[in-house]
Amino acid sequence: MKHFLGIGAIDDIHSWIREARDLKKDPAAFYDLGKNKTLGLLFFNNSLRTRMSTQKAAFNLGLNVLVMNVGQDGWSLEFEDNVIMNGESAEHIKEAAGVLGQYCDLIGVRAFAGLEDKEQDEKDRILNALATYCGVPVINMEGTLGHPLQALADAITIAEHKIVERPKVVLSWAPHPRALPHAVPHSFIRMTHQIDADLVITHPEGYELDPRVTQNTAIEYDQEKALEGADFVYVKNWSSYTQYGKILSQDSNWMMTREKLSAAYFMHCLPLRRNVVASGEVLEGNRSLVMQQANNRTYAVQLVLKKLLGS
Ligand code: SN0
Repeated sequence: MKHFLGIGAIDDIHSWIREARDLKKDPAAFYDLGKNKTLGLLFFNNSLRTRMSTQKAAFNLGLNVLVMNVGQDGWSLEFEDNVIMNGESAEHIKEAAGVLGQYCDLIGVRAFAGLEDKEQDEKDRILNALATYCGVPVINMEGTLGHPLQALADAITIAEHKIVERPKVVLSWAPHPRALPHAVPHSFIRMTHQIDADLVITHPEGYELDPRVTQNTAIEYDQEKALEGADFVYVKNWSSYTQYGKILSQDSNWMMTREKLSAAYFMHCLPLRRNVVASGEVLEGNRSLVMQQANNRTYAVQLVLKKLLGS
């Protein structure tokens, strides 16, 4: 594996889950692997879990870590080729990436979708330009197309809690006051296609995700029907994909409640707007796996770092 840019980098999800669970049992087992190596973390957007879990995983591997809020503190970057840079952008991504590669042995980057221009977003240009020009392995810490570290942590969490070989997993859209990206649901779907699970997606009409990702996954517009017999319910808001980045519904009937959840496990990547996306009761209830998911973020990224260091 050269980079970890998406779920496609996972060659065998079952062995990855096993290896991550082994790391969880003995997090310092490979403490010498990162000795005298440096991981750079670049944030173009906010973060709590990704930033802390990735640093923690890096420390478990003996890595040094450099963190920069590039969106806030860096020079504004140019991405186009053959431009006359007499406008706002001070530095071309080619130099910025090349320079970062001089200081870092691995680079993680977070750069959310802008949700205005689909064609532009689908290029995932910050992530891909870095991977092309920095000369060292790059890790996707949520790009415009995916959030594979979250999905890997979710796969570990499902494996730890499933009691049937092939659980029913429901991805349920929830209302939200802001337009959110598709990265989390898209990676979750891609990941779920690789584990032993029956996936059903439920959302109001108009919230259909990228058909290249959903493929032949069942879509049920009736949330109650979709939730019948669910073992895991993954709740997430996303903005419309077809009417790109638009909020088409704020219908609070789609919020996850204890009644709807029934006996299923509740999952969410966090941060979560209480009593909008899910009730406080659900979030804090004994079927909630949000803390386990957050904890598994460490071992998901630690496995990715370990694999990149070893290759
Ligand atoms: C991001 C998203 O992709 O949905 C990151 C999730 C890991 N979530 C948000 O930006 C939430 C922002 C908010 O205002 O609630």
